[in-house]
Amino acid sequence: MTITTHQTTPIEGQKPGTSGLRKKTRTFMEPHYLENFVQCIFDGIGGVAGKTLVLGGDGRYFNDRAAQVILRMAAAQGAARMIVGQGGLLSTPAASNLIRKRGTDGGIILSASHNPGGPEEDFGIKFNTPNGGPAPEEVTNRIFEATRTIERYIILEAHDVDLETLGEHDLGGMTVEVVDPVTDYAALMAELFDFDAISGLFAGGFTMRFDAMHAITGPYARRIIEETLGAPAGTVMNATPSPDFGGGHPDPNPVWAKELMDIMMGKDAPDFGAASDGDGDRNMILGRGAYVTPSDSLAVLAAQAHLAPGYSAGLAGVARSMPTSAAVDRVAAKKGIACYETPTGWKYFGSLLDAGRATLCGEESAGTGSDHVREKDGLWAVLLWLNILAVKQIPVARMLAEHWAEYGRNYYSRHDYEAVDAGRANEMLDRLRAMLPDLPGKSFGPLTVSAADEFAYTDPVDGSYAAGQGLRILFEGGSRIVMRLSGTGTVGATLRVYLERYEPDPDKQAEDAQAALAEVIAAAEAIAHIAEYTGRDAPDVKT
Ligand code: VG1
Ligand code: CO
Repeated sequence: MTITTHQTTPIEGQKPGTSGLRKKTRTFMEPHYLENFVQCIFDGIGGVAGKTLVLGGDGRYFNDRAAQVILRMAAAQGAARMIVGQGGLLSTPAASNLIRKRGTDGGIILSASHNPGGPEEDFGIKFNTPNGGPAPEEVTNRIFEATRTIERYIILEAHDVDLETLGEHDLGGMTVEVVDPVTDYAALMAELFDFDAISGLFAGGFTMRFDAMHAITGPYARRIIEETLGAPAGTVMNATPSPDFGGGHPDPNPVWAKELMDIMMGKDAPDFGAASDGDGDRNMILGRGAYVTPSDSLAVLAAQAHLAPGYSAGLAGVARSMPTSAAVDRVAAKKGIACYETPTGWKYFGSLLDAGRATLCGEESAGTGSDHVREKDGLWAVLLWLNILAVKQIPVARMLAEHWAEYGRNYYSRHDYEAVDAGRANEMLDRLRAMLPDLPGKSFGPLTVSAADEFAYTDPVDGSYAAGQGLRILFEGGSRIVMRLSGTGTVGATLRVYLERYEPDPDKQAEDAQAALAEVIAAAEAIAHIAEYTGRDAPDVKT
């Protein structure tokens, strides 16, 4: 086996500050492209000599090839050990758990999360630090710097490692340890939740459908929900990971998980429904005839988490991303615990979790998690819901109604305009940014602006600062509009418009969310001229 040093040149078009790289799969498959970026990760973290890393991905197209390349590069550069999920597979939360449990120097996750997969779709790679979380900006900036200056990458010329056989293999002096991707994660879940109570729920005839969306959570959900907790076979649907996610879009929302939505809204709907995304870190929660918005799910979990053994001591605090609704704030206020508002992206929760200041965190984009790992965790959220339902013995719809009656209801929706012209989208936000100082006091229909700003964040633990995190327009009475551009799309720009309205009166809470938000939606259009700038008369996705 020989070690080869390839001459190469800087990578064009990188964005600083993002936790990983998401591109078209074809781009990753261009000669040296993947190798170059992997080298930049290695250089950005000070080399891999003597280190142990975790490696796995969501099984999308090119996962297997990329894993072999990364192993050969790590071996050539003196890594001591690579802990790899069997078949090159690991969900994002399971990778986070392995990094922490095994005390490694970090890990590499192959995924473009909820983006579709396949040769014509998306691939991605990201580095997680030894705390198990997405690399913070200080690390991603060093990786970014490396993409500007890279001149060579170093790789071993060798045959593929057998990633199907569990146990240790040698690759040029480096140990490749192939582990079952599910075992350690399932053990962690068994520590946190009352598996006997959840088994009892299923034994008593409680019915559920879990849609793995042909992605990574299939094997995890089968093992835990069907084999361990005793839900009948077939409870987990679309359970076999496929390289193109069955041609679908593995994003657990009412649009892309329509098959499950139809089941849950149908006349023979089971008691409970849930779905997860490509890499297993997102979740959607449904009851019979009921859709739980991610913001409401976070609030309900915060209110009831103490019913699960792992959280019986209560919560140190909660955190939500800025665009997430304020529903959880009301729970925190009532419990007298801290509530933090962070920029979009799980990496901003890391310091709060590490410092023990937040126990539960969540984002409106279907991400919920806790201090058990340093990523959001789809199946964890589903199991916490199941544990709570096993204790409360009431339907999901009633859980929601009782929650709203106690705390009030934050009507919430996100409107996405996908793959719009990036120049026009930026013009729109530039215009809005310039208008912000003049908005307070102005009225749009019945709504009067009380404050408007661009969100910036100073981390209360480490003092790091993040500017430009979304434009906010607040109205008297608690309604709110937030606008920002997505950082995860791969084509053009995606405009996200976040809409919220607070209704304290239980007698007025039954309305459909889109109808309840009509005045806020109209105000967003009146203020920002969304139709004119995007050239669209309606959003592509409403969640
Ligand atoms: C989106 C979501 C954000 C989430 C991010 C990564 O980012 O809005 O809340 O943290 O995806 O999720 P953006 O910049 O496109 O709005 V995942 O499941 O890709 O790890
Ligand atoms: Co994801």
